[in-house]
Amino acid sequence: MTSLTARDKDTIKAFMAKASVYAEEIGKDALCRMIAVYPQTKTYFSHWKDVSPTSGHIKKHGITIMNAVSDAVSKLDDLKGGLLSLSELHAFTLRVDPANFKILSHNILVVMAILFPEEFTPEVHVSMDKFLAAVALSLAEKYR
Ligand code: HNI
Repeated sequence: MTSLTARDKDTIKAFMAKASVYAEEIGKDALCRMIAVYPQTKTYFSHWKDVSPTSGHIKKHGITIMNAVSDAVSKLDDLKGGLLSLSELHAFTLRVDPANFKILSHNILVVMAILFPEEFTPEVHVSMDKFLAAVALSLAEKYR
């Protein structure tokens, strides 16, 4: 995987500073879109009766996920180390197939493009794509 350049890191920090204010909306929309477009991901949330956009679980979990993504911005120089315990949780406790990390990353990217049509330039797109791919790879670290 291509590593993040100093320029990517600046772009990610600047864009996430704006986007993280909308953590609730991004998280909720990305989770709903993931479940709708990739219904195989729904199995992990079968303990929630309601996975509709108005579900309290979706709202709360969307915030949780986006807070973790924002937190990863402060760990850009060591994402693997910084996300190790979260990787362990998903690998050993939650047993999430790591292929799903890429799926959620893709959905987060789509939602960001929709919510920030002005700010989501091709330059931001490429840096955010690299960042979310690096987060997904770091979350998959403990599966090997
Ligand atoms: Ni994920 C819980 C972060 C992708 C299924 N997940 C969490 C928590 C964080 C988190 C933070 C809460 C941890 C805790 O309680 O200590 N998850 C992330 C991040 C990504 C991600 C940053 C990728 C960008 N998780 C996924 C994917 C799936 C997933 C792709 C399944 C399709 N995660 C879960 C489940 C839980 C979870 C299930 C527990 C939810 C609950 O509260 O019951």
